[in-house]
Amino acid sequence: MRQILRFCLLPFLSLPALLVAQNEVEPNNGFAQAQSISFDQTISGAIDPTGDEDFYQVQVTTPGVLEARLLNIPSGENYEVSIFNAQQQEIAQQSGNETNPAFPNRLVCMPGTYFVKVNEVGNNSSSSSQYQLTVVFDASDIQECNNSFDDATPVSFGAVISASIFDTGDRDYYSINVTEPGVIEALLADIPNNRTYRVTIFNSLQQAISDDAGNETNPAFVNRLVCDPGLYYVMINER
Ligand SMILES: [Ca+2]
Ligand SMILES: [Ca+2]
Ligand SMILES: [Ca+2]
Ligand SMILES: [Ca+2]
Repeated sequence: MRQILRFCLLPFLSLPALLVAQNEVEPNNGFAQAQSISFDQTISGAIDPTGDEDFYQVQVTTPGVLEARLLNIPSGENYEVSIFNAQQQEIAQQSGNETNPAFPNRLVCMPGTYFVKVNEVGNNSSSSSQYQLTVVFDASDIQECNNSFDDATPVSFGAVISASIFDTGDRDYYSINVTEPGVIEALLADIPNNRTYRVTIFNSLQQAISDDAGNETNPAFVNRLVCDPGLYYVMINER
């Protein structure tokens, strides 16, 4: 019996922000003063005076990947942008400058209020020039909270699964029930430009039994004869 699974990858970038830019509202200097903003809404703000910190909050209603994009960092300044969960614990941080925007991102599986903070690295410099912050949310991979064997998403043979490798370091696990001996095949197509993704099949002991890597022009394809019924796994990650 020939049993095949197909994976198609989704582009993970969301649409550019089309909303009119909005200004920060000071004081926004802590979690309690965090300014409510919407996804895809570009906010202009300034780290001024020295020591200023700008807090924003967003509402997450479904699992997905939260990304904060900090652009237009003033010349000569290093700013950092941090993401916090509803318990106000930092879950991602990245710093950037005029030529390297900061783009921290993080998979979030729990709905709730999340926070984004912008500050100057070291809190010892300031500029009246405005940065631009856009918080985006990508929920296109509806199975996203599948980052371990225990959280593997059950799938069926013949299914076509659309997913993305995002946030940074994302791994997607799927489980499939094998009821009789046969060949498991998995095809990974539509890999984004300039990326190499790997697909790996694991047996019920979670031991890798076959893998292949692919890219935009060469889909990854694995096939493996399995004789023992049981729960098998397929994992996709960036190599
Ligand atoms: Ca400010
Ligand atoms: Ca502030
Ligand atoms: Ca994913
Ligand atoms: Ca995942």
